[in-house]
Amino acid sequence: MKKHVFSGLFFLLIQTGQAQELIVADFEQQPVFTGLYFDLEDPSTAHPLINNPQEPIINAEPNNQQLGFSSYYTPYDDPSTGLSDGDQVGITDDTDSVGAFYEGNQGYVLSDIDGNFSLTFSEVTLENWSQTTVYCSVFIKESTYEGDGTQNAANSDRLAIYVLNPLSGEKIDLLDTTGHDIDELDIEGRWLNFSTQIPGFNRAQLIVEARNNASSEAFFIDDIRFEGQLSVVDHSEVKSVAAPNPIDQYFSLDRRPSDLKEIYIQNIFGRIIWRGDTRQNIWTIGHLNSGLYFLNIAEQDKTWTQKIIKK
Ligand SMILES: [Ca+2]
Ligand SMILES: [Ca+2]
Ligand SMILES: [Ca+2]
Ligand SMILES: [Ca+2]
Repeated sequence: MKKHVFSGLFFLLIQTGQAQELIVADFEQQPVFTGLYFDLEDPSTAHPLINNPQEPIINAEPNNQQLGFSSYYTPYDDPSTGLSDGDQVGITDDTDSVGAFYEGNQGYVLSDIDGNFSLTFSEVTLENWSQTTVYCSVFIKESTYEGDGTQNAANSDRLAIYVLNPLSGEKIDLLDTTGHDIDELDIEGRWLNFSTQIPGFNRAQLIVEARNNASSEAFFIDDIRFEGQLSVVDHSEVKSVAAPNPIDQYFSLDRRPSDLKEIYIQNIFGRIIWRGDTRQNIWTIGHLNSGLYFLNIAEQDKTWTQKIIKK
């Protein structure tokens, strides 16, 4: 069992050399609803799955260092009941099958899909990252699986987990049982840890694809992590530093460049969520949620990136 200490991250400020980066999905943030998830849409059509009141949560928005995730259903070539019959999918704290979750007290389960379930995690922007490694832990419940996963049909069980570069379409597998009977792979009944480096990926998305068709068949997912080094500049060369940091409402720049070209803030997924007026000397970001962000300061042909904390 491992424990992440998130609070430590918030004290990583710009330093010489490199800083550790971390974005995760640990499935601990969402409330747990016991009982089954019922898809109310037509199970013979492909469609996004939505969260239903008082049923297990299957989609979540990203939040600080936590990846969001969204789920999608695709029927067999010859459609079956899908998730309309009520199935154990989504956030769970049920440990009957797994004994304990790999991390914390909750994970994500995919059982009795009677079709295909895709679980897609937030796109991560990795432009300033190097040596990025993606981790995912999986528990395949001990059962009798059938087929080799090559047919889009019942009794052709399959689990695939891969990292997609949405810009190039390149994929790197963490696990793909296609072409094998899961029963014969000796991967059931214990937590498996998969990881891969993703060199050259400026953006990345983790995707889980599952196909199974019995309540005794279940795939559990936990402890997804993107870990890497954030490339930062030598502190002695940094000309501008946000002050104060952490920031409450207002900040200014220590050693403000005279030729400030751009000043903007990205969230940890790389999305630009604030741009400042370069004619000003003081900026307000009181409206931003508390958390970790990247402040980018462009002058001439250089851009400095530094971590800032919004209180
Ligand atoms: Ca967990
Ligand atoms: Ca089902
Ligand atoms: Ca099966
Ligand atoms: Ca088996």
